[in-house]
Order: sequence, then structure tokens, then C-alpha cells
Amino acid sequence: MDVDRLFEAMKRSILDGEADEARRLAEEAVRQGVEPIQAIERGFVPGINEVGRAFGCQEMFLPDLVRAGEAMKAAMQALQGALGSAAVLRPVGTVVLGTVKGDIHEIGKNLVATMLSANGYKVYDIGVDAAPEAFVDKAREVKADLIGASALLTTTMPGQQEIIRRLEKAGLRGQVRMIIGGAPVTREWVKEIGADGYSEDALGAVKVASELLGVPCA
Ligand code: B1M
Repeated sequence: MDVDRLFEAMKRSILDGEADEARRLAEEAVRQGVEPIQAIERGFVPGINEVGRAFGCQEMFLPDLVRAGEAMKAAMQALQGALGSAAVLRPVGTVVLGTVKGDIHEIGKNLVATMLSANGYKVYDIGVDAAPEAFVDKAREVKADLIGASALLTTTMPGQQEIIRRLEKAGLRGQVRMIIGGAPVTREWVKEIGADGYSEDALGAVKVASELLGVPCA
């Protein structure tokens, strides 16, 4: 299958919520030597974005959203191996990553985790619906350089601010930098809550982390 048709089929598989088909197409892309990040950005993400738009306009409903999310996860898992992760003997930085309390969106967060790992970071993924204290406790435990908090709902974004408050209270604000992301996050929000960095996508998150920690470009 030519690459443009492959990307179109990937988008379709997400729109139709076909997890097996999404997985098959992801594997096909790996076989054809397509860059996994291209498959994600040009194939699968346009599909999930279209589902998000259609859901927002009430052209699709919750079961469609759930199926699309499952298909997206299946595709990401199939691409995981090809995205790779550097053997982290001496990590360039240690990151505690999660999705904030009340929020179970994990696809973008997982992609950020994969890209950070692939670039030599030691990532402690504390999952979704993670309480502010869970971020801070884990950061203290593993002596993290960075906390990364994802929020996909406008109602859960304050969770990112709460993590910063708790970091300050714990006296860790000087040691642990805070980066945030997720579709509703804006530069204004980053400024308002005093986060150290923000990125619109997973590759950008690596760039921001590296700038903050003074890690030279790979
Ligand atoms: Co939900 N959902 N959802 N959803 N969902 C959105 C976010 C929504 C915009 C859809 C819409 O209405 N158009 C809307 C939010 C509206 C708002 O707040 N303004 C919404 C809603 C309303 C809901 C529910 C409330 C629906 C309901 O129950 N009635 C519910 C809430 C559940 C909860 O969390 N408590 C809900 C549930 C779900 C599912 C569980 C069904 C499913 C998630 C499945 C899963 O994750 N396992 C789901 C999905 C799939 C979506 C959409 C369609 C897609 C999200 C996604 O995975 N995108 C989404 C619409 C949309 O965003 N277009 C939507 C792909 C992913 C690669 O992108 O996550 O943005 P993203 O991550 C990007 C960047 O944002 C960035 O990098 C990533 C990679 O490029 N990034 C970071 C993310 N985190 C970062 C962290 C960083 C840096 C960058 O540093 C730390």
C-alpha cells in the first residue's frame, strides 16, 4: 500500500474505532519502514482529532469516543517497539509523568513518555487520575529533575497548578522543574500557574525538557 493510502486507512481505522485494523496498519507501517512518529502524526492523530471534533459537535457519541480511544491505544502499542527506548544506563534526566486527578486521558501522556524514554530520560509514569501529592511524593522518592503533568479537560487543568503549589510547600520547587501539556493548555495558562515549560506535542516535550536541564541535542 502506498504511504498516503496507508495514512488515510489509519485515520479511517480510528474513526471507525477498529482496534484490530489500527494495530494491523501500525504493524504494516513498521514493515514498510515508515517512521513511527510519521504514522502517528500523519495517520492516527488526524483520525482521533476528527473523532474529537465530531464528538464536540454531537455527530459522534461516547461509545464512539471510547472505541476510537481503544483503537488509538492499540496502534500506539504496536508502534512502541519501533519508537524504541534508549538503554538508560546513565539517564540524561529523571522525569515523573502522569495525567492529573480526575482525568483519564492517557494516549498523549503515553506518547510523551515514549519519546522521553527514547531520548535517554528515565521516566516514572504514575498513570492517569493521579493526585497532586502522588506526583510530588514520587518526585521526592526518585529525586526527579522534572515533573510532567498532562491534562486534557479544561476542568482538570487546575490539577497542574496544584502540583506546583505542593512542590513549593514541600520545598522542592528549586530542584524539580515542572512541564505541562495537553490539548487545552495554552501559553497563558503556563504563565499564570508559573510552570517552567510547555509543549504542544510529544517531540516538543523532549525539547523543552532538554532545554530546562541543559541536555545537549542528540
Ligand atoms: Co475525551 N475529551 N472525554 N475521551 N477525548 C476530549 C479531550 C474532548 C476535547 C472531546 C470533545 O469534546 N471535542 C473533551 C474535553 C472538553 C473540554 O474539556 N474542553 C473530552 C470529554 C468531554 C471527555 C469526557 C468528559 C466525555 C464524557 O464522559 N462525557 C470523558 C472524561 C473522562 C475523564 O477523563 N474523566 C472523556 C473520555 C474519553 C475516553 C476515555 C473515551 C478517551 C480517552 C481514552 C484514553 O486515553 N485511553 C477520550 C478521547 C480519545 C478524547 C479525544 C477524542 C482524543 C484525545 C487523544 O487521545 N488525542 C479528545 C479530543 C481531542 O483532543 N481532539 C477528547 C491524541 C493524543 C495523541 O493527543 O492527548 O492531545 P493529546 O496529546 C498530545 C498533546 O496534547 C501533547 O502531546 C501529545 C502528543 O502529541 N501532550 C503533552 C499531552 N500531554 C502532554 C504533556 C506534556 C507535553 C505535551 O508535558 C508533560
